Amino acid sequence: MRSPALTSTASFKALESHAAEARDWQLRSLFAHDAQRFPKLTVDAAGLFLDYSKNRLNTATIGLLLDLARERGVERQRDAMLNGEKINLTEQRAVLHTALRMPRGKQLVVDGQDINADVHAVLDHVKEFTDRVRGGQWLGYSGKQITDIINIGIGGSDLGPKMAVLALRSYSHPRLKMHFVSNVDGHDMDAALAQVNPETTLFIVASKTFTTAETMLNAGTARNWFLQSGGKQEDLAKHFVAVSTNTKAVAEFGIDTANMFPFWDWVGGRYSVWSAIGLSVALAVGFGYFADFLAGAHAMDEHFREAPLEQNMPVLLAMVGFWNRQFLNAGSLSIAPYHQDLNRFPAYLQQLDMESNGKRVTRNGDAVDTVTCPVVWGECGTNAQHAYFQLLHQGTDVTPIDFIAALRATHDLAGHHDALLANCFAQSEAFMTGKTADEVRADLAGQNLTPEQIEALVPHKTFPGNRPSNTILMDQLTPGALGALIALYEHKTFVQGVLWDVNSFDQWGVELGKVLARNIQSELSGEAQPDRHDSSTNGLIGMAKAAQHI
Ligand code: G6Q
Repeated sequence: MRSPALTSTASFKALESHAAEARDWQLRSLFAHDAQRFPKLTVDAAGLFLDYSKNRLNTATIGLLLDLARERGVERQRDAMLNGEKINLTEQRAVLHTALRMPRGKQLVVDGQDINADVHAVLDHVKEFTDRVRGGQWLGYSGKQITDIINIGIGGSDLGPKMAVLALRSYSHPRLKMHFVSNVDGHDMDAALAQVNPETTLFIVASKTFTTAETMLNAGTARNWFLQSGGKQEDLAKHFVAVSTNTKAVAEFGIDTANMFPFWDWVGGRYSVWSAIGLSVALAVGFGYFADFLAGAHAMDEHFREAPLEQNMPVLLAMVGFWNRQFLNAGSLSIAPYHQDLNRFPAYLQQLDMESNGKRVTRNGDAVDTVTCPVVWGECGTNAQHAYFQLLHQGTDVTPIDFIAALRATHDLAGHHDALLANCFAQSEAFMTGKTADEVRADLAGQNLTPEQIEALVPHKTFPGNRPSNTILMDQLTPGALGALIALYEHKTFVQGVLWDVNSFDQWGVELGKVLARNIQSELSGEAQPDRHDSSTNGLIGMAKAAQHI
């Protein structure tokens, strides 16, 4: 059934009228006039805490936003996704990353197949394999234990595992050093190979399709390097394993399919860290912690499925983001983890959000009649404060920020964690309150300046404030908390996709990239001078060809 255009719905119109007033609201006075604002606009779920009170909205706004969520069918579509309906219409696929983190025995039948049993059979294989590598029973060709693991994959087959391995650094095996090679740029592989010994290195070739050009080139290079550095053809099985849905291509590459970890077409690349694509995570932290990671995500799934919309954390996060994007014109969302181990989390969210909802047509192919996904970007605090926070405080655009922090550290270095949290809370407060001209004057009063000097400085030192942010807290960055955090954002992305009525689960823009380079690559290696393109492209190709002969 065709959904009506977003702007034609009654609840969207109600929000538009409400927004006309709310645009002038000042966060300072919203807080000043409601002592209960913090308890009213915060929520707990699956070990996470979300404070969305520092946004330009009130409980009436939330009520109207939730009316829209209901009118757009968020609950119905959530259930359709969780029950395995083929909601990825352009690829005719179910979307079941949530099934990857279901406990054993929770039956879910899709196309006549009990996928829970399939998922747990692969998890059993992951456990058996990771126990052997970590325990030192899996040996390289010269009888030595594995010391280095290189995951070769790109996009969804790289960003999730790399982010999670870094995030769970404190839980990692001391002998195993993890490396990630994704870029077709040989400098990436070169840097990794320079650090490892073929006798003690395990390669994971991670590719859903096992046809992605970058990954296949990198995997071939790794195999050649291994064979040229002492390894023999018959040793490959001890040093190369695969994660894929394509058994035939894995066998053709020369990997023993006994060492292949399968997954399924109903797992989207950017939602695949929970599948065997997470093998590097399980190797780093061990199967027990990997299971905790899955359990944390499952707890968020259950919350998303069960909690009323008023207390549903992913729904609320989505609705607040939608409000900022749609009615406050926020073209981007900045992610600020105040946790160094979440260093790659903004990059991970970039793919999750922008590849899912960076769309301009509805599921039926009509043009979307509003803006869709904002640009997502960010860096860890406090580093970000010493760089681009200037623009966030005093630039001309209003950029909402998600602050993410753990109340307790996973290290025991004295003094650092209080300093970190103090910065995190001080920033969200400053974005909210800003600093008025009178406050600046008062600050400058005791500094031996003339009245003229003070007035000249006032506009520069004034902060508009009223800049929205969320704060997400967890107790500690444990495997379970990380799982819940990722699942929170996955479901937030899903809900926003439903509001805009886009297919959040295809990625035709990415597929385009997979074919575009092929033609030019053959021109780069051929004899003929390029003449098939515009003058710029021809010129650039010509320069690269000339450089090859130097
Ligand atoms: C993710 C995208 C994309 C994909 C990569 C790698 O949702 O589809 O990032 O994960 O292109 O694809 P393969 O795993 O098939 O190599």
